[in-house]
Amino acid sequence: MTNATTTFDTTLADLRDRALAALAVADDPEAMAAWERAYLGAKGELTGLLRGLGALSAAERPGAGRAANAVKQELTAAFAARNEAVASVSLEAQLAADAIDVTLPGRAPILGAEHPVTRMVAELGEIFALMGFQTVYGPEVETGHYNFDLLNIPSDHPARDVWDTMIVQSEREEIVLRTHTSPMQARTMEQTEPPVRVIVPGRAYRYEAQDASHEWMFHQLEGLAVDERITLADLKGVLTELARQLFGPQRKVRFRCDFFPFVEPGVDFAVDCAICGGGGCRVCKQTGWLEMGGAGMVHPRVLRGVGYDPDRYTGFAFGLGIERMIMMKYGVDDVRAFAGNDLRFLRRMARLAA
Ligand code: FA5
Repeated sequence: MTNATTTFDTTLADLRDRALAALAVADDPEAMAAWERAYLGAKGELTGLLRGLGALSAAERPGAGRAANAVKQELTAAFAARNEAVASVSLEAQLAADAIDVTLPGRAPILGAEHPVTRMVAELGEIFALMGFQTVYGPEVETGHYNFDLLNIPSDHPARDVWDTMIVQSEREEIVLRTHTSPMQARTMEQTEPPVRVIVPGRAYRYEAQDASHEWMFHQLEGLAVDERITLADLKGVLTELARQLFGPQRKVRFRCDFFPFVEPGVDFAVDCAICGGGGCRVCKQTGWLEMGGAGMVHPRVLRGVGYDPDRYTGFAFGLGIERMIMMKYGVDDVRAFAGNDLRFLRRMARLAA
């Protein structure tokens, strides 16, 4: 053996030992790639050593070449085995870092809920459907003709001032935001022959100072029934049934004389306060009664105005405050809460109604 092969063998053995030692401590994909470049790459140490084979004599070259190739195979195999181990360890580390803790409580999505007025309108629709009433809707922007004239409130009638009207236009034709849902009485009768049995939920507007029981925009439920032989007893029966369905079978109802130009006789309709049981409290202003709205027998002049024969047909009508009914049912003491956009109020109402 010549000096040249001895040197070559020593260098090769040294390279193999260093390479294996370095491989043993390479523990992530970057270190593995760097190792591969340093030892097996085109510019790596082993490749450089193989190129140096040319410096050996022809007799020495085959033995040295075999030895170098054996080391190359050994290192290549060691690299492959180590690489697999490092890759699986790093995958496990990544999975552990990304792990989802399925025992954590979920985050509840924020769900909206129906507005209390919407709910009440639906509930009223169901109660009245069982009594044979159909729900219809009408325009909120009305003519003075329907809002007043056909309801027996002519322009020079002082009762026209009772409702503080929001006027949209007054020159050519009187156009107003309806002050009540009653114009739908005339609209419905104009379009249908008796028998008529409808309810009309919807917004009404009044130019009024706001307080705990008055809003400039609120909702009413109009009711109208016209047929042969309808009497005040039918009206009382229907409203009493409504009060019991809405507020419970123990509720007492009260009808007192009142005046509205479009009914004769007219009544106001009240229910004993469900909050205090009639004893008197803040919500019923210590009276024990809560007024729901007005009602009465449709005035013969109104029937005649829409082409009905008042000698043949009679009917009753009522107009109730929808916010008022909700306030009473759930003990709300300020009507301004309904359009106030306070989520705490809306959530409380959704919980109570659930
Ligand atoms: C009327 O509006 C009549 N159209 C009712 C009627 C219909 C009588 C059919 C006879 C026959 P009144 O103005 O009283 O009547 O209003 C009826 C109800 O609407 C009131 O009792 C109240 O519950 C509600 N209401 C009236 N004004 C307001 C307001 N500013 N804010 C909140 N609710 C109101």
